[in-house]
Amino acid sequence: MTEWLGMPPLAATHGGQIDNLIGWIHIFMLILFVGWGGFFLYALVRFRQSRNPVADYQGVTSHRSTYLEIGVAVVEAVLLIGFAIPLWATRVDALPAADEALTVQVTGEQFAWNIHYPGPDRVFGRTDVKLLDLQSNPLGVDRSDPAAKDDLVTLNQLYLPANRPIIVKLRSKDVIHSFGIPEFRVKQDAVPGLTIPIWFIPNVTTAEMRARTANPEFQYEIACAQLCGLGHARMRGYVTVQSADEFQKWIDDKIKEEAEADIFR
Ligand SMILES: [Cu+2]
Repeated sequence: MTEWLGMPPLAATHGGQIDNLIGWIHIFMLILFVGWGGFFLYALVRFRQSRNPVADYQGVTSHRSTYLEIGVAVVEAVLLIGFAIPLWATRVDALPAADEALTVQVTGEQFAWNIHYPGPDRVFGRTDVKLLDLQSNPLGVDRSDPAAKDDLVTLNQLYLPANRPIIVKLRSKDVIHSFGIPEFRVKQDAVPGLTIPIWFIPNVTTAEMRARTANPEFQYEIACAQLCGLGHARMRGYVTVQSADEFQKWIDDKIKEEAEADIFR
């Protein structure tokens, strides 16, 4: 029902609900716009100077406008409490079971997205701020921790399997950033000092989306949606959604690559 809004193509299972809500809010706002605009024009004519040469100190005594305003407030409260908050709560609170989901840590910094996978053991290795090195170890992963041995870290490249719940744990190193992927209808602030989860199920692979949009260069983008500093506009990450097999191959290759690099460390 929301084609008329020109939203980006949809690529996550929960996106339809978000689009519906956005659609309803637009319809409601249109009604309000027409209603208030009409009232404004009515007031211009009804209270024109030629008809009212002397000001009426009593003013309007009818309660009709009060009832109207209460009505508007009730509809807004229903949209917020009945729809928007529950929708948001299922995204950040009702998380899927950890053993069927893929959990990824995403840490924003001025001006990049650091992606951290726990590896096959599904346990994130220890990180230590003392080990932090912007070039070689941007997350301060402690490689001497056994759980960290198979961890993978990438810069601005988020690889995800399709049709599997993804839990993103959002963090920030410096200021408030916002993790936004328009096609997934996902947008959540990353706040320094907090780890904020958000989950979704991407259901269209990058290859499928390229075919669908007839754009061989199509890429899902993580756009930082909070003005976070001078380089905000180039704070951009890329998401590659693949089939489960392709994703597994990517993980395996990446682990091999890391192991080979380790020999020279
Ligand atoms: Cu940012």
